[in-house]
Amino acid sequence: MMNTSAASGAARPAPITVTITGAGGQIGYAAMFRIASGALFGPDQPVALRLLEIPQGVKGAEGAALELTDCAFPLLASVDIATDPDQGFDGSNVALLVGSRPRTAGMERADLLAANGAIFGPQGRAINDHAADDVRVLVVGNPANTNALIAQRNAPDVPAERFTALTRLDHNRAVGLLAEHTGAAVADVHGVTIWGNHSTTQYPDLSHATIAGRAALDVVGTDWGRGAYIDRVANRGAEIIEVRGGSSVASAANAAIDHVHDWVLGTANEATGADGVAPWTSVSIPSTGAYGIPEGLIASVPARSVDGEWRVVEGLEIDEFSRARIDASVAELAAEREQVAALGLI
Ligand code: NAX
Repeated sequence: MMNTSAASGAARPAPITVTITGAGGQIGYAAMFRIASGALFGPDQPVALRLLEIPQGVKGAEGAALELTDCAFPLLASVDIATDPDQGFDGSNVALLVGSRPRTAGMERADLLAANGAIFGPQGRAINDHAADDVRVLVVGNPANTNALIAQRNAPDVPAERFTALTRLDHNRAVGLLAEHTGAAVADVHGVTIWGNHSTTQYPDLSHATIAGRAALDVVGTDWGRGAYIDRVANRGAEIIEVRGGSSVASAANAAIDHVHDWVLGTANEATGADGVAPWTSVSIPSTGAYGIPEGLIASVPARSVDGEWRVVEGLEIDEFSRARIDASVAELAAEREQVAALGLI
């Protein structure tokens, strides 16, 4: 492991250690500068960065580390680059698992799951054995929900709820597109939920959403809100690829930062806005059975973060349309769980 920078922070809290896997790639690059500038934990909390890569990705991480030095971030205590997961997760308080095996042409789903099992199984074990007791894990690398499940099942000593997967990008897309469509301010949109899997089966649900206090489905109409809107959000990743010629990067890094920031520091839990409901966000967390989602599946639900823990928003009414959409996405997650179990990965 190489240490490429060591600015000490006198009279400051001890640094929080953040490990980023796939740090030589695009999302890692987009995330690390914001993390080093204080976006995760605020302006008074130093961070120590651990960049975990495979050998062919190390040069990218090294180059990024040189640029981090050149930013002279006052909050950046150190940058270490590792290729061994045991070293990369040593003392980690936050682990962002970004590097994964993407699907390539001709690859069957079972091959994809097996290839990712070979990454997320060992990483889960390394987190289990070497990370800090308070480690929080966010999986970004796809298939994110099932990769998170594999890592979690390989880390039996870490509380299960510390393993989460990213559906905040889908949530932010859902909020942003609703605001754009209606001309409302983003800050006036509340109560949007992404249910299920980070895949095209996800269900962006406006049933409980409000726009400046008005029921969102009344504002936009159910034809759009339960039709084209769902498809647009669920296929936004493909839309970005088509227009930009590359996958979502800055928005994915931003969402990962939002997820961890809110997890550690809390969502805004005071009731705000005309609807008088405390805002929530969407996170993929291990199910405890709420809303009929089979226990243990890492599925996206509406949640608030209180005292450093995600709490599912309870008591939302689920109508027939929503039930069918949630069940379809959850069924996909259950099938993925069966497949990785059959492959001996969990
Ligand atoms: P890149 O290909 O730019 O970077 C991935 C990096 O991971 C590479 O540098 C590679 O060397 C490294 N890597 C591969 N295996 C590794 C391992 N075992 N340990 C450490 N590093 C490893 O991809 P990027 O655009 O950064 O995307 C990363 C992942 O995010 C992909 O799986 C992508 O599908 C996923 N996404 C997830 C999103 C979400 O909302 N959950 C949205 C954005 C993105 O599509």
